[in-house]
Amino acid sequence: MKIDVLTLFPGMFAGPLDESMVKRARDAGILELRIRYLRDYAHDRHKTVDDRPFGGGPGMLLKPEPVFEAVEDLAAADTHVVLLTPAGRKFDQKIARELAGRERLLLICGSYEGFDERIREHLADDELSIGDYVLTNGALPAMVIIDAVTRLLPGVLGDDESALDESFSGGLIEYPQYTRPAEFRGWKVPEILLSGHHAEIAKWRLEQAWQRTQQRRPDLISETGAASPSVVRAKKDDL
Ligand code: 4FV
Repeated sequence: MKIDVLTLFPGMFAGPLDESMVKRARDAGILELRIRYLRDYAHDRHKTVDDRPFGGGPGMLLKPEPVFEAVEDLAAADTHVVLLTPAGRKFDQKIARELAGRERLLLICGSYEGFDERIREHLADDELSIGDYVLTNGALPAMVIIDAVTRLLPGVLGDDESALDESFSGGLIEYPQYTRPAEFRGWKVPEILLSGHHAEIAKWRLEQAWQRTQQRRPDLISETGAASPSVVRAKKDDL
């Protein structure tokens, strides 16, 4: 996968994307990531990329010309152009899987008070928000999306790491997990997990994930219509 990022703060990307899985994916050529400086597409003496909003109002907006020139320089026919903005659809694991299925992404980071509307209307294929809060610029949202998408690319997660059995994969949040020691400060690991009964363990885990999701994220159940353990079991029995 190729990902281009258009930003006013290329220095912010040094570090988070040079470690761990994203670094491995880049070194293995699974991910080609290029950070582009928006000012390189502004040609006046001050390399101006922002201006005041028509009709007045606080702050500055990103001008259309440098962004259009950048996208027309960087984007190919199969490039999915994504605007990072609080006004976008809320990024989640389903969207991460969707993006991981694409060949090329161009992530346009917001700055100042936002974008000239013509950028949204005529350039963006998609608008994504990482959450209902206002950040100083779109660099962190870009890094969050790159991280979530990269780990879903074939060959990135080792076979001992699975994207299938984790939070949000079945629409539920993750069941409780334990590792050695089996007893820590008197706190024991649930017997079922030491039993070796894999079918019983799977049933217990599904029940735990369901209960946790009901308690902490009931919205996920209504949203995804995730099946209750009894329904899942019934389905399994029908197989
Ligand atoms: C944001 C978000 C976000 C808004 C003003 C950058 C800032 C400035 N982007 N998810 N939340 N962007 O807060 O994606 O332009």
